[in-house]
Amino acid sequence: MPLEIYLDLISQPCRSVYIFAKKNNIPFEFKKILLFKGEQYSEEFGKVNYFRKVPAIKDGDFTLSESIAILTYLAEKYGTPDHWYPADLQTRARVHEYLSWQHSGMRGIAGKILWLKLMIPKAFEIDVPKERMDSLLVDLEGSLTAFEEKFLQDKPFIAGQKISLADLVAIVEIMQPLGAGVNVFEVRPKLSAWKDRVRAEIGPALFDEAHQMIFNAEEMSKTIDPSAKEIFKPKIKKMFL
Ligand SMILES: N[C@@H](CCC(=O)N[C@@H](CS)C(=O)NCC(=O)O)C(=O)O
Repeated sequence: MPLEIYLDLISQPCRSVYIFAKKNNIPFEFKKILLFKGEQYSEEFGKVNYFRKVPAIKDGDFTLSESIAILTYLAEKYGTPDHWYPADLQTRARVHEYLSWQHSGMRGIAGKILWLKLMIPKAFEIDVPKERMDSLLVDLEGSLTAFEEKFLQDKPFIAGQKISLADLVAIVEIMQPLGAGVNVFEVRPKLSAWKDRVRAEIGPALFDEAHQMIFNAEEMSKTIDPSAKEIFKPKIKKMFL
């Protein structure tokens, strides 16, 4: 049975797993879970991921959730080139340092921009208080500054000279605000040069293909299933407002 990867490419962690598998020629079956159709709540998907979130994988009888766990599992299982998940103790620790920080330090902030600036007001027609958006943008600036000063410094990539899982997990999150028209690269030449290096290493065609939904996020937001909107509304209020 081939490796199954459950994905929706509107999701940042899904893009990291998708890009990693494609880039490393890992054979897999793309199992599409359309989040805005509420497909994650099906009984069948519940057997793959208790938390009903993507990404998730099924490798024979083995199921796994959480993008970081999945990425490191795939790196180890398929023996991908060392730079992705370096064997050197301190270089690997550098990768883990970013992977540990990013959950709250980057994802918890950058990921919300698309919701608060596009999805919630336009697709769900719920008002977002201006102060809420303003304070999120301030937090985003703080995260990006920390990313540049602490994690990137003057190196080409987070772990040094070569791209690693840390850069991959970072880029998919930092691209997410673009979907809401917030171009974080415009005023940050260092960040922008890093993005170009990461895109070149991944391969522009694969990078752009994986981000297609982000480039078309406004159009996509108009296609959300009305029944899924009703499921999401209470969750949205709890999570974001
Ligand atoms: N910590 C998890 C986060 C997974 C996650 O939050 N996935 C979102 C999409 S980005 C999801 O599936 N949400 C569906 C829902 O909450 O209904 C990971 O890194 O894989």
